[in-house]
Amino acid sequence: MMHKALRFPGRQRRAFSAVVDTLKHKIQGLAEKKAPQLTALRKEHGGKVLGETTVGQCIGGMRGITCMISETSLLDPMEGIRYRGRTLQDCMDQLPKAPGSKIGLPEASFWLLLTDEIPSDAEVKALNEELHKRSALPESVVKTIDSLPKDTHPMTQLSIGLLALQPTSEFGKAYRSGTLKKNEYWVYTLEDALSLVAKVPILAARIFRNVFMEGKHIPSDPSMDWAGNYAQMLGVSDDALFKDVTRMYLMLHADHEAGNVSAHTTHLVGSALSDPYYSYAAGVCGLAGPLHGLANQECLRWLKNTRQELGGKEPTVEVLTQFAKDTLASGKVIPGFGHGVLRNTDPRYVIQRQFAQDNFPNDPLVKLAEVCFQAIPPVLEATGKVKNPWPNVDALSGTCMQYFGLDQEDYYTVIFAVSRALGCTSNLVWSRMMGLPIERPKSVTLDWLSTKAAE
Ligand code: AMX
Repeated sequence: MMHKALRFPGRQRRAFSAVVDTLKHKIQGLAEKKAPQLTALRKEHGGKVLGETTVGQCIGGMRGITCMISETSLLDPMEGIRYRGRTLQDCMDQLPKAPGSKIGLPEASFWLLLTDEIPSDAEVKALNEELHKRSALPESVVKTIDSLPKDTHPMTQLSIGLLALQPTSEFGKAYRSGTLKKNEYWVYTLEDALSLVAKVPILAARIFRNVFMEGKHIPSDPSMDWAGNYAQMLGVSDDALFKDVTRMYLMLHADHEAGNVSAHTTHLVGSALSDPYYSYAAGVCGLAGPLHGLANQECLRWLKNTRQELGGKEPTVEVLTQFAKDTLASGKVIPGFGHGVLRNTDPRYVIQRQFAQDNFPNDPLVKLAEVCFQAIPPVLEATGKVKNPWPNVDALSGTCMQYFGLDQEDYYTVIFAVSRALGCTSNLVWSRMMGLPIERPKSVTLDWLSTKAAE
């Protein structure tokens, strides 16, 4: 059931600022428009067959089985992701921007994912002010993070930090109070989503400065936008373009529908009514896998190794072809290429490539990545098994960051995770708004499959 005509609880109403009230009313207004659609689908078309599940899909990671709802974005294999129906280029063009910047602000994409509306400049400003108000980390969380061994991977630190924040969950507290009604779940989920999004760059910057900058921290600047402030807290470059590359990174990685590992994990854990901190901490653990988010770290490592082995020689397509073949022969994947759903060059790669070409085309790693773009797809195609030989989002994101001095590749997936918090938490709000139930797909044994296959 889509929850409608919710009267916001009085004590919550007093606590919320005007911008949060605006967000709630926009989300609720959209939900009321969609409610008849959801009711009709459930009541009149619940038995409609969407496709057959094959033995191959059951063994093969459930590829292509349509079995989940994500309102925030939709992925087309050829065109790439759309946030609420807008392509990423539309988002770059239409979303409000920081003064002097050409990049659509990622926090504006958060608004879009939540409400299906492009926010005004004033709305984004108010959202930023609200995020700043919520951004302080509790002392206990600071102590937990600061006590971690510096060789703990930054992604491990991030998931520990998110779990350390879990006791602050408004959803968790309200649920435990025993008075929370089902049609109020989404309001408290929104509350947690906003606080989590507000705190995650502060937490992520603290991890970076602890691990790589001897624990010397840079304070948050409440006059800045969400991503620009994150960039200044990382403190690797004073170049205004570093803020832009961070804004671009965080806007492009925000959401990729709900079937990918991090989004699906967040969605699954949230379906048990675990609060957004538990849910997103679990999603972050999935993002830390080398076949998923960690590919950006692996990709830069691969490029750096290749450059070292080139020993100053100009990279050519012939040499890179051989490097790619050697990687495959050693049993490894070539990071930054291929995708579970996309069957074309990832538009997120295309936008980053344009940014690099416009701003630092002569950077040695940018040049190397360009040669990879020519050399690697034919090598992957020649294997006869790779379904998408084209570059994905991770092929260039690290290259763009290292140009500005952020060359600690072990940190790259944390930046991805800061961004993906926008999409994953927006999805949680909508899952609770739609009243989606706990997930429980069916698993079977090999013997069961063999019997079925023989029928
Ligand atoms: N290098 C080498 N082999 C690759 C490959 C690559 N870049 N991409 C796919 N393959 C291989 C697969 O490992 C698989 O081999 P197998 O049959 O021997 O197991 C075969 O080609 C078929 O795979 P597929 O159907 O084309 O892809 P998939 O859906 O199984 O996997 C992905 C998708 C992304 C995991 C895979 O392309 C890959 O490992 N890429 C490199 C890692 C990477 O860049 N990941 C980031 C993806 C984007 C993201 O989530 N951030």
